[in-house]
Amino acid sequence: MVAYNHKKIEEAAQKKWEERGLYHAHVDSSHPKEYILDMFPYPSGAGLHTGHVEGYTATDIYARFARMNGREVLHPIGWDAFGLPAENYAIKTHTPPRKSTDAAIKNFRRQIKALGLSYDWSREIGTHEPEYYRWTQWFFLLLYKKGLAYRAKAKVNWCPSCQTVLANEQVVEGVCERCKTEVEQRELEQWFFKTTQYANRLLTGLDKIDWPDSTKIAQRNWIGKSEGAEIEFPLARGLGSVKVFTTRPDTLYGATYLVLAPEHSLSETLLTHADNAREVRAYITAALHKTDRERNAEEKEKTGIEVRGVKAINPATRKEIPVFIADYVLGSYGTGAIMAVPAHDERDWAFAQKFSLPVVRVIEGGGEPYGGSGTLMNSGSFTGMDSEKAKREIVKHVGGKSVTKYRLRDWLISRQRYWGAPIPIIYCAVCGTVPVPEKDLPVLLPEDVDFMPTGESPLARSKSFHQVSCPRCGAPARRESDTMDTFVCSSWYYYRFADPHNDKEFASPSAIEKWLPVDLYVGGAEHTVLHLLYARFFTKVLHDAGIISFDEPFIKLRHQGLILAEDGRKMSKSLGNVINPDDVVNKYGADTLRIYEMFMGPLDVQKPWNTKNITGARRFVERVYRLLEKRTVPESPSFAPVLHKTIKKVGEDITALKFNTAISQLMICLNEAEKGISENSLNIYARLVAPFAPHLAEALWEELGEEGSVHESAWPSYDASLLFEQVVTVVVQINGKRRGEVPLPPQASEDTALAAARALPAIADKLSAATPKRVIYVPGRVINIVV
Ligand code: ANZ
Ligand code: ZN
Repeated sequence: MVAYNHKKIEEAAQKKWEERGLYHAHVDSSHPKEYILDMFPYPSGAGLHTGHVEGYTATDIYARFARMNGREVLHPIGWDAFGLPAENYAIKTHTPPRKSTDAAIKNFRRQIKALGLSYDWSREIGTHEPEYYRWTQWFFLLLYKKGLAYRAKAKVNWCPSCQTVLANEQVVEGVCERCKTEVEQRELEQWFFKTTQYANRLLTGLDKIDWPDSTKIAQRNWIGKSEGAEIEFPLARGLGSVKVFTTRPDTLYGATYLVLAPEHSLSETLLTHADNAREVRAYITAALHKTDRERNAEEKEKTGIEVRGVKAINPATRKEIPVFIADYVLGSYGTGAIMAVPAHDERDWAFAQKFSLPVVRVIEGGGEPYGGSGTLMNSGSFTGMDSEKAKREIVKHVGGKSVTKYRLRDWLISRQRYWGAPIPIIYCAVCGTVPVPEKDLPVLLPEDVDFMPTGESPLARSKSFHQVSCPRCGAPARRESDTMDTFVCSSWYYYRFADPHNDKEFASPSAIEKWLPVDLYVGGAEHTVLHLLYARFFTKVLHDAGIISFDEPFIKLRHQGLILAEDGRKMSKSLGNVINPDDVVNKYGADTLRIYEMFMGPLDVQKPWNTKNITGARRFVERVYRLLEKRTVPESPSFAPVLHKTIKKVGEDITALKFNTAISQLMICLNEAEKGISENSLNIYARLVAPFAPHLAEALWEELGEEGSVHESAWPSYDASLLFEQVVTVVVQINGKRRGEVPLPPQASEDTALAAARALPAIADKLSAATPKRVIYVPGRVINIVV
């Protein structure tokens, strides 16, 4: 036989699939649906990386297996095409973002097709196409109508390098998630989506979905629910009062001072009464210039200043206590003010040590400070009570209020950048803020602007873009010139795949009903509190608007692990250790790359690349192909148990997304098959290999003379009686006379035993094609064929 020619085999198979339209999802199918989705890629100029191949191969195997099991599968792909890299590239090279993005998409499409991924290409979408972002703008208007989109002046994150504001979720440990530049705070008027309105449901919804625990925990922590109380501390001399938020009202008797955040609205009033107003003002000014990261650093020594001449009164002890301003208290959380309990809180303890403030212990036990619960002491009439039980009573005693707070902030969606979907809003001197009427959508992104960033949106410099007349009164008006965060575009794309060419709705109710929610979603773990939170928010908004019946978009989620470079480091252009999938496909073929990546280890773990092991995957592919030469009649009876065990194990492993162990089993089976395999068994084996190495399986299918495509065939079923690996010797008799023996599983059926017996040359000679008159079969012992 000629050498395995992957180029020829893979091209032929891909052509055949395309001609047959094999991977189209049919809306009118009566088969149960399965929506299997990849996180759609950002089409970067660098092309596909090995991590894309990993996730996409995993879902492709899953999708092919689902089709073979009679599912109507929706498996689409598209492009998350707006975003900063294309714009930055444009600034550097003067190539319009539209042009560089479309070129990158073309390259991605070619690479993805070369991998033999079974996407329904008739549903391809790009978020930068007016037909798509028209609906992104429609979603903005929907949120606006529901009171969930609002414009407000607020202290926001500003990336000085990207020249735009960022959402809280895009600031990671104080730096811009994209460019790693330290983020500054600026007071700006911006558009927000009210994610906080859904804080609790974003939390409770996690309980009903099948997601990795680590991702659920990350979302829970991000939302950050805290049950506590708000308690008023009156100020002496009738200066008003300060409201604090505490999760530990049980420690109220131990509150020995009060701390306000530098940005607290009361600071100004207090200043006018302070004996040291100048110093306090200097402290506030300095603190407001710090980044959140500088303020929150755990290791940093606490700073603060007492507001001399101003005192608060602890409402429980009635004692006067000092008031401080310190930057370890954040303006944006709780009430922006705390009661400090140095005996029981780590931060307050450190602060009290530094400023020699009194420490009053109110709970027994533990060291200093003691953060746990226990029996109350020094707590007036509550002394002796259990601290947990006393919480409510103490709140009641001082007229406080039980409250729940969340760390989650509203989502800031304005961006002062060019390459995004324009915000569909018009400002009129007469009518104020006017939403663009739905019939005027899309608000087209002008393609002829100078997109150099200046801190203001490039769109603001296009007269034709922003000089408009008010849709309400006709007076000259100004169009909003910011664009939307690209995470808005990706918050709803999985709906568009259900009905990608609809020009009346973002998707028809029947298409949504048919395909959604997504059954399996696979993508990187870096989106745990970004895309995955925003998409859940959008889905809840749609649900409450009565547009959909479910309120979680992704029933089952899995992350693929990071693929490291051969040297164990992260792949990066600057280190020169990036593996280009194109090179592997050219040299070894897509099937080899697919098998290699799936065999590297469990899907969700991090694993280093190993070029040597690719040849192992290639050898596997070649050996499977050469099984065509190993066809024998009959095959050894000991092969059936191995084959049937393989059917069972591979099916179970694919369902559990354990592709590496499925491939191990295929290899075990291959070792046995090489000793001789019947045509029928090879047909089964080709079907088992089909999800993993789809081109190879197609070639086998054709060589076996089968009609159609192997990918239209059914997943084989296994004979449970054949699963037992243990074999016993069964004596074969003809008319009661011993003629030989066969190894069989003890539970082998009569048919199997007869087939095995017939396979013995001595029996085959005697029986030829004759039908026995009678068969007496005692499993595990003897089969007597009466002729
Ligand atoms: C008194 C106290 C005593 C507190 C004690 C803790 C332990 P979580 O769980 O994260 O919600 N706090 C409240 N608002 C704050 C702000 N704006 N900036 C910094 N810290 C703030 O934390 C709630 C606790 O964090 C609150 O309970 C408050 O300190 C502090 F033994 O009040 B506690
Ligand atoms: Zn940045």
